[in-house]
Amino acid sequence: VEASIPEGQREAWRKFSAKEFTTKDQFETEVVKHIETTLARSLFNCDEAAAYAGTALAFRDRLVIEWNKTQQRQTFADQKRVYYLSLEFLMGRALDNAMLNVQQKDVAIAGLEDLGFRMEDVISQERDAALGNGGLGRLAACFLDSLATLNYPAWGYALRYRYGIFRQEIVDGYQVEVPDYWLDFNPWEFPRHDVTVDIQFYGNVRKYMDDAGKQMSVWENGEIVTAVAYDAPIPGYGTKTTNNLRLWSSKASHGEFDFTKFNSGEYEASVADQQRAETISAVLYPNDSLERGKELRLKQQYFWCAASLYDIVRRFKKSRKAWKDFPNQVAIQLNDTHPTLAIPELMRILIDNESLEWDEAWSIVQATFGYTNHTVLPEALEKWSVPLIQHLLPRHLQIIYDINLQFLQYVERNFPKERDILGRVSIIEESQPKMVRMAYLAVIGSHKVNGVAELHSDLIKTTIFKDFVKIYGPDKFTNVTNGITPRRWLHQANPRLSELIATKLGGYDFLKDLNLLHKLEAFVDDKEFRKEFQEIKYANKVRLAKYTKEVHGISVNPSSLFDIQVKRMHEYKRQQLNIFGVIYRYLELKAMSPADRAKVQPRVSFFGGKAAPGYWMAKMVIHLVNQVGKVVNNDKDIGDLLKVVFLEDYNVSKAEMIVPASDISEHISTAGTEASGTSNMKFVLNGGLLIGTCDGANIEITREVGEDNIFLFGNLSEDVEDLRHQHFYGEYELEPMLKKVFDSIRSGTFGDAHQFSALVDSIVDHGDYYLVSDDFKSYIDTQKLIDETYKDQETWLTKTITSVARMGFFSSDRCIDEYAEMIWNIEPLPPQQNGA
Ligand code: GP0
Repeated sequence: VEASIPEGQREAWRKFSAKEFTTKDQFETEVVKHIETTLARSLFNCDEAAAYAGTALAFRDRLVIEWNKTQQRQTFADQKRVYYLSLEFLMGRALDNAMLNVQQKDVAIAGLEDLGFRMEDVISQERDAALGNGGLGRLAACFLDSLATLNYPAWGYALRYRYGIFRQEIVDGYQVEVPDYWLDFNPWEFPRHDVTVDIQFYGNVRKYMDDAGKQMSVWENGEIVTAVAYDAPIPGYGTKTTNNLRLWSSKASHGEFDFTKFNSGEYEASVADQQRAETISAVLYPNDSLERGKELRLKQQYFWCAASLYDIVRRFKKSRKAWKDFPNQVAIQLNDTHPTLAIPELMRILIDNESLEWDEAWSIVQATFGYTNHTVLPEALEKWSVPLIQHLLPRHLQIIYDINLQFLQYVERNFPKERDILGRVSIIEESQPKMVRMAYLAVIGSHKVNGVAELHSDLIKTTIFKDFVKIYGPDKFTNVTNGITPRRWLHQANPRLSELIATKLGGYDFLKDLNLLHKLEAFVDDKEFRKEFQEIKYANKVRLAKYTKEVHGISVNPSSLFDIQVKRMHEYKRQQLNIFGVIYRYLELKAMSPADRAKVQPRVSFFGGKAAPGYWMAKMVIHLVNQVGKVVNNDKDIGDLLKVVFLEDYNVSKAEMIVPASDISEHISTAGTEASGTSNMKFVLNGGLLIGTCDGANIEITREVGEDNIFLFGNLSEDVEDLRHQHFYGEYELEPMLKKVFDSIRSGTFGDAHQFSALVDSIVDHGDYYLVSDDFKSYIDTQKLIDETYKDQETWLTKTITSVARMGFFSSDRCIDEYAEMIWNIEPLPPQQNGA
């Protein structure tokens, strides 16, 4: 390609092509240039926002240079790529990550100081890119970091929501949702107005004979909406590989901007069309682990799948390979069932547009897709009504029926004696209206299905996908235990700890090979190291205490035990168990003599997390936490012995401050309900211990850090079903300790009891589905053990250091290597040393 350009031109290009800054002076030159010219500001009106913008633009330039080279290198190499389809990428802030990954933060700190700014203040000017709800979206973000760091050719595909997850405000103790318009200034995205795809909705299917006399189908006469690509660079750590995250934005198609309306004076109507098209990518649905079946959500899913597949197919076609090679060039991972429509869409492209035979197309599709399941909760399993799909995507519905027919015939041939199996495994649920079971379609259309922690991957094989294990054999199902990126969740969130580890291990290699942490065990008795480790934890607690005072007006003592539960508010995650435990503690303290109180370990209970706007019960728990805080924090008898804080608007950037400040964090879901959990990993990696149930990745964390270094409690997942059964038949008694808590709520201690009656009743009268009562005593006992253990600070410190040293397994790098090897069959493409 290059050879076709005259040497003179090439030389000029080389001479003038953008260079990366490496020194402080060069960095400042870039920053000032951007502030003066890109932003049209000057020394006299350069505030922190402008300093942020200038710094971000300087680093953006750096990323772009490597990003272009990476894309070129990957195009020339033309090896297999992975495409990670996720409706959510919870990226958080980009600047700090960019500075650390390209290893130029020190230069920037010094440069900004010259210009009169503190790095911390500059960093905090950035708004979070909050295009996700919780764990699932943050996992996708960690995966992008690992894919780039490990030099895998990989793309992320998602939607460019104008509004990310809402901002949470607490008003009078209640959650209020405020829209998050985050795009005012986003230097990290590049609009690609030349990369567009027209996406069709509605319309009809017409059958016809092609020239060879073959029966063909074509989908036509629909409404067209245009997808425009916006790209964001994803830098790896300590590598020049910079991958791409492509976000699609919707706008009215040119053909649609109806000039006839315009000319006939219906200007407003044609603007309205424009706005209607734009609503497709307008807002992220704020539900976590719950599907609501809204038509606009289905439109989002198809819009994104179709645009991404068009893009992927277009890239494949450039290599002029045969269709049978498609799975050798392309791996597509479905992050949950949200992108399942990609399966019938690829079938439609291959059959209707490319004229492949069904069987050939189907084997390509199956070999291309992998599907990750994130939950067994029934309310989270996606189903779409047949009439809705028929209306919106008529051709896809036909294809889904055809896939189902082929599949059921296969099952019938292989299991002729099993009468009921066909009804159970059919993609179509015979309800009123009929429903399409997306998880079944995803299983059938993929070559591998994985869960996200060992227990969870076992559970999917014995519950929701049991029949499919029988049909396909067990090898189709596998486990990839989740991980987290040590770059953001150690190096960025806890720079002092990262530095301390680096001095002991002789460098930062552990950030790329987290198993090296095991060498820290040699220092567990090293006095100097222990002291510094402890000081860092204390400093992180001081920072959170300061924030708590400034933002919430609550004074907390950093010497208290910091107990933290931050995650989406959900009954299965059981924040209610936590707050009932807090109330129990409060009642005990109140009943004590002053002399006994003096012996108690002081504690601060932090809560944080958003409730889905329509999740009434979760909102009630937020309210209860705030009410309890109001009473406890102002009780003179209690003082520092107990404080309760609800941290407003929990998000990724706040997590970076909160996680390093914990002594104990809570991961207390009803056994069998939390697929993995990923914050559990973040807390331990930052020198905090866990209180948790035998659920999700808690089990594997226990295996790694050792039973002595974690506080487990509660019933096991294999007993949950029986317990629920007993509840249903009224064969159980409310735990007396919990009854005391309820009595105090009912007596109005925390305000009008009426407001919390539904929460109490769900446990007392309505079966206690999440087994709060069954686990309550064990929870309280374990909290007491924690108080006792914490009193011996030396033992505590040994546990925390030992645990950090044993967390290597939970790097998302390990996780991505497993996907690459077991599911995607892709190889890394490291940049060459000469930078080519
Ligand atoms: C699972 F089904 N998860 C869902 C969902 O809709 N949203 C979501 O965030 C989470 C799981 O709850 C998890 O256990 C898991 O670690 C995460 O997906 C990533 O696999 C919570 O952290």
